[in-house]
Amino acid sequence: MMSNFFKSLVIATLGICLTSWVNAQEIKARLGTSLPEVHPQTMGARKFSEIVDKKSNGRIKITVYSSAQLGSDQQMQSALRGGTQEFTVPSTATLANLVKEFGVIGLPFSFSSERQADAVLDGPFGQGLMARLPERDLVGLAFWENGFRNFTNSKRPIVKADDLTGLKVRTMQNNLYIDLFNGLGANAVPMPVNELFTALETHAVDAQENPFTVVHAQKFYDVQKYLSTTGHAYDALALIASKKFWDGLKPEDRQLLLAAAQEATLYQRQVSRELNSRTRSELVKLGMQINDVSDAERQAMRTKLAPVIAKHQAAVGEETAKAFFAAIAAAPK
Ligand code: EAX
Repeated sequence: MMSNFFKSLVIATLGICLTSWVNAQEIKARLGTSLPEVHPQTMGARKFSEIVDKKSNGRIKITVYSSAQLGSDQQMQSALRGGTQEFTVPSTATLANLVKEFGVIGLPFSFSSERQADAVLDGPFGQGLMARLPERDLVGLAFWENGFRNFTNSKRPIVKADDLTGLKVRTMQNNLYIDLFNGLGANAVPMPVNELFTALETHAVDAQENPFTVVHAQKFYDVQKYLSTTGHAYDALALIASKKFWDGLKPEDRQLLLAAAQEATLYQRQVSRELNSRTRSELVKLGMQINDVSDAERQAMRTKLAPVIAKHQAAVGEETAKAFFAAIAAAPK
């Protein structure tokens, strides 16, 4: 018969083994992006995965799948909600289909600089948006940058608002963007970004709008001649997790992931800004004709869009819109 001492020793040893087994339990997760490896969306995702790997001593493995290999922004959001994928980092414009308040970020001509966007999104206003995600089975980790969006097309330089008339433009799958371009006299055709190159190549659409980095990474310069710096909206990405996955994590692992997300954010924004200026000159070398749209013309576009802006302020909720503009006014320019 085992002595009592021996029994407790066995039990204690088993306990220690079990605890360290649980501690050492590997976590495997997938992070999907919609853009290619060379775009800051995927570069940020890779950095996040690397930091998590290092912080967890290789225990938490996040595999990154770029270029919509796991589906479009919208499809990946559904997969996160269902718990069949763990992370993604969509444009907040597509996230707005689940949580309408995110749509406020895309209200045209709202932000004047990236620095201002950082202050609004990292501050109480942005955190308030993130706090709405769990109701939709998602958890927000950080805002990343897509950047100011510019208009490209295969027909003519856009110098003034009227130049958009009649152009078929691909937009994101978001009602604000659809109304925005219809409001400027173009014909909006919503579709996921991974279908866009072919749509431009086959002239199913004449135009699209995205930051320089996306135009470069997706090789739109091969199928679009003119880029006009409309800068009509600032677009943020949101690094989000599946709530089903998140709820199953230990608090220490959630902390680790949140800290890694913060660290990756600094890198992602920096690389996005660097590439945004570098890709502009690259695009010229690659044959695009770039024209700067004057502030007066951008103001004219804004005036033309007044009814669209009013409609979408109401759609996201007047309270949210008011808080958004107050946060912008309080942020550095
Ligand atoms: O998620 O769909 C778009 O145009 C976005 O800029 C891009 O895919 C980032």
